Amino acid sequence: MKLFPRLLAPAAALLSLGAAAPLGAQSITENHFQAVNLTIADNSIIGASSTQTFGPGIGDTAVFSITQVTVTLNITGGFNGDYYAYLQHTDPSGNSTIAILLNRSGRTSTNLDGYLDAGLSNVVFSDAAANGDIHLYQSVVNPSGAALTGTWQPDARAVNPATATDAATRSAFLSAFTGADAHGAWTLFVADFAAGGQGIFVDWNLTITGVPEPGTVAVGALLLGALAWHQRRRFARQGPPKS
Ligand SMILES: [Ca+2]
Repeated sequence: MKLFPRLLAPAAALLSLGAAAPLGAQSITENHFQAVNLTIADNSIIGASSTQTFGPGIGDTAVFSITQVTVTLNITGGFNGDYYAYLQHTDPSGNSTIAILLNRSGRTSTNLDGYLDAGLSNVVFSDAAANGDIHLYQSVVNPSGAALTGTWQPDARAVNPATATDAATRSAFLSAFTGADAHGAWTLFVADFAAGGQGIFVDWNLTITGVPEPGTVAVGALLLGALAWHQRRRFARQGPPKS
């Protein structure tokens, strides 16, 4: 049976050429890092923001349908109970979606200042985080004034950060991006909503998992189809390969 190897070898070569754009609906994960280093103005709605825009072309996203988004965020200094942060995606059609990452961590009816820890060190936001809600992180770990670390669920309370407490309903999770085309503009906005203390929005990383663009799948299928047609033509002229 030499027929299959002879058919499959060129097919495998085609597949390896197209390794960056796998055939079929295989999931891919991309990391998009952005250095920022902007001061988050104390007690100001102006805040600090960073936008990554993905258009068609090299270096942009290949994710056509998102299955999961996570974010890694670094903030130095300030007070964590002052911070409000969201991730916004505006797709190529102009539709905007928001996930609320931070909304005055630790702020409750009996602690209106929130937590006084200073910043986030490589904190990962993931809806699936076992640590739970970042709003109440001190019920799990206490950084004792230092930066928070670890993987946490986003705050998800889409309420006014001037008055937000743990009592608000959580609704704005990262799952809001599920099913979206990853192209368009991704903005991470951070603001400080209480006087005293000031921090720096250092950097962020956007991790997108999803299914590649159908265009890359269609091209791969077209190449394999052309290969099969070529082999059938050869067999028609020469007969199948002798074993
Ligand atoms: Ca402040």
